[in-house]
Amino acid sequence: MRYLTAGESHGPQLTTILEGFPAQVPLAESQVNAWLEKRQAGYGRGRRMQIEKDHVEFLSGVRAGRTTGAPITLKIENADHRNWLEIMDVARTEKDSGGEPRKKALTAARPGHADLTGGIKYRHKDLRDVLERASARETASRVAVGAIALQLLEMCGVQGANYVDRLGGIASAATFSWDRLEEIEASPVRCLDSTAAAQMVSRIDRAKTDGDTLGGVLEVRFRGLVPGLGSYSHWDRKLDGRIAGAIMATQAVKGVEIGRGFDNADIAGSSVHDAVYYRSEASRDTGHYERTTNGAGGLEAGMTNGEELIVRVALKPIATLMTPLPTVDVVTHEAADAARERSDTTAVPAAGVIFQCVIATVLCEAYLEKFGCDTLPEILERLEGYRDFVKSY
Ligand code: EPS
Repeated sequence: MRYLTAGESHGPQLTTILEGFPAQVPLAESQVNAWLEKRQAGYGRGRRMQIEKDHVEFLSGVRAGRTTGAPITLKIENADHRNWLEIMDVARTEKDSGGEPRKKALTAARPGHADLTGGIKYRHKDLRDVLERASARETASRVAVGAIALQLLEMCGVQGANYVDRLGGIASAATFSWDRLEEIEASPVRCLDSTAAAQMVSRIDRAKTDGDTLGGVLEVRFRGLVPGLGSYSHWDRKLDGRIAGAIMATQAVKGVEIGRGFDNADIAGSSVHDAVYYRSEASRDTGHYERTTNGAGGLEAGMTNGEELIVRVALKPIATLMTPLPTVDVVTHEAADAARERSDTTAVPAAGVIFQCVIATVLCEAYLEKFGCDTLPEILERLEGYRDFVKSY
């Protein structure tokens, strides 16, 4: 399975082609739309979220409410495009030929954004040519693909969750539980600790007043994964590397941790590794084998081990600051205040939704590698056979 995304933040639409997804998977646009809606939510988002009401249109690969096995083309329109027709026009105009900057040209590169290096790399002086594609709007495409992946995972008995652990330096003291998914959805910042959530909301308000932005730490979990997805046998098949790579390739991510990741570096091996016990009753995921701890976060040697997958992600604050940092104008080479562009104060709550979808896509690929990729019934049949084998091992 593979996919390509295309489209600018203020262009007519985002287009995605997902290829290699199996046939016979029940799929409705409304299932993808539910995830697109979650991606737009969360306290701290900006005005763009009021303009857009993201929804997907399947242009190929889906018929009569199920996938056909053909490439799935996903279209998400940018409602805001109508306000950017002249700015985003694909044709060269008289003004362009005369060297006059287009409306909304951006030349004061924003520190932390793609602007300056992207401009050097692709020889742009209007840095809008860079930011339009570097924008996190592209994550709508990845969420749409992830929503489809989640549908297959659900058929395979896999469930996911995402929530905020830290935002703007405020830490949640809550313990995650699968019984509390509704509370996450009800929280304006997707945080299970209501006291911390209230503090996060005021912290966001303060940052907004200051013209500043905030980052945070997200946690994503999956349960119901069979052991043996991914492989220890070669570096590019290791699932931890593939998950970390996909997460790091998402806008604003600066760190990924699996299980107790960084904390494990400071303690002895005897306190790090999860002891294995044999129990008489077999579980669906790990057979007769049981670990009573999960410091590994569900991954050992590049493979799922049947325990819960736990991934933590550090997101930097968004690079567009309304109280801007010093920078340089790439046309005049004079000192300037970094460009101000409509943006969010924080996208941390939405980021968890995005990461759950990004990881789901990698997990879906791993299921297809292990259980085949033509049709859902074949996958489910092989999965059941494998589950029986795990129980007998
Ligand atoms: C975003 C769309 C963007 C920003 C934000 C996220 O829309 P606009 O630029 O029109 O306001 O709100 O993008 C960034 C913060 C960024 O740095 O690119 C979205 O759909 O997620």
